Amino acid sequence: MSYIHEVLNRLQGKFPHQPEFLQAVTEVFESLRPLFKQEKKYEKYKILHRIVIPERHVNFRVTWTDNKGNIQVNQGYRIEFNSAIGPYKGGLRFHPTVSEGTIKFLGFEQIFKNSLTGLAMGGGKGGSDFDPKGRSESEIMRFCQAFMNELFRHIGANTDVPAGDIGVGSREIGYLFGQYKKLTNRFDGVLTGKALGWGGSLVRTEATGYGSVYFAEEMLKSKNESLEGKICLVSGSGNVAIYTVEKLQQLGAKAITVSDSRGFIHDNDGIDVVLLKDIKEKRRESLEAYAKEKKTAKYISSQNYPQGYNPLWSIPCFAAFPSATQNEINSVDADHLLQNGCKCVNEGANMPSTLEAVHKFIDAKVCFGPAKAANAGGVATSGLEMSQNASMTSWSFEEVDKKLHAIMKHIYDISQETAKEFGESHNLVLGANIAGFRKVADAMIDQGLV
Ligand code: NDP
Ligand code: 2IT
Repeated sequence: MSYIHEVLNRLQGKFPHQPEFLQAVTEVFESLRPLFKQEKKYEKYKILHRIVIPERHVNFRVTWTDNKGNIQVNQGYRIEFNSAIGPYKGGLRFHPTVSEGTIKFLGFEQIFKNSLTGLAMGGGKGGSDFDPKGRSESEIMRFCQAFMNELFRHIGANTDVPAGDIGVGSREIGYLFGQYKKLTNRFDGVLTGKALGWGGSLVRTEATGYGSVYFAEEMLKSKNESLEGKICLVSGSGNVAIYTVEKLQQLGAKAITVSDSRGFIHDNDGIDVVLLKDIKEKRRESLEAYAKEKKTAKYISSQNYPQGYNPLWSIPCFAAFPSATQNEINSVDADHLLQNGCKCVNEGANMPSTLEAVHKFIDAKVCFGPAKAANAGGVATSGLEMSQNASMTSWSFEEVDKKLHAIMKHIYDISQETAKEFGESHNLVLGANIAGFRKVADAMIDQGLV
């Protein structure tokens, strides 16, 4: 049995109840096969055995009271996965589906994503099964404060730097930061995604979506293609989706869909990003409101979705930008996209395509931007926020955007060059995974058994 197989078998035996984590590990390990054939040192130093186990798990209780005075109890997590190349870095997710397996999958992915950015950031992730939907401002604040009452012990500007993810945006980062400061009496760059008036970076809000589109542009450029005038599908309607739509429009493409957990909007006129921001960022309402206010739009409720596939991915398009959540494109959705002529799939969300779907995209040789590479612009700009905080300066929008653009190009280049080195030029999954892994694994070897 090969070394890769042995470690995977062991994990499958130990964590059958963490399917998302096993999926993320399987995808990386499949990519590493050609590297391990060439290079024996990683097996000698048992790097795979080591890299799949977080350096530290923090599981904690979060207790708070809701507006009716009822006691609420949630589970909190911070998984400090790997610090070989820098302090732990990664977002916090607040969503009722969050389990230890979810945070482990996200933390594992984050190790390689952060490595690809070229910045000094290790991998971490955290969150809670808290459901922010329907909660008032003061309930959100009390939950964030209760969450930080434990988290503050484990984080620090040079130790572990959390940020946002699903359900955690600048409002939550504000409450978390306020409580951190209260508890520690320190004003540190301990969280990223802060508001501009107290240590945030310009472009961090836009970074993941803009970066995702910059990555797609690089892939298409290599095929003498561009996004201009093209029909695009976007899923999600949160931070990543909104700024993906915005950048697509700036480049002359037409994004015609967005979705949330209750349904999706199909607007052949092109998504009205001003209206979308108003509904999602200001009013925090469901997308149903969009169709009520924009007559060219159709709203399809998820209650009417057929069994086994998402009709959003059946709409003919040139490019697809899944930007909502994990496993939102299955193998049937992948078939629909390919049959309808889709030439580019770029993963704005983390692990939005199932393993079967990824295989289909790679086999079809369409431009496929894997999440670790395509959505790294968010954490990269968090890294730029950390640099600005450490040097007590702030850069202009243009400066940060230029750096973000350069980082996305760098990520494309190293992923592509690495894919080529291993004889699979078109396979950026392989290229990104090997390039991200090598840097971390070599650092682990350099630093000994710790
Ligand atoms: P937001 O909370 O801002 O938005 C999430 C969007 O996805 C919402 O439209 C939400 O709908 C929808 N969604 C969430 N869960 C589900 C679900 N189970 N089924 C259907 N729809 C769902 O999060 P972000 O935009 O920040 O994150 C989106 C994705 O991008 C995630 O995979 C995240 O990990 C990834 N990502 C985020 C980065 C960032 O900087 N924010 C960086 C890199 C990756 P509803 O409002 O109805 O819940
Ligand atoms: O998945 C991700 O990369 C994020 N949610 C952003 C993490 C960060 O630290 O900015």
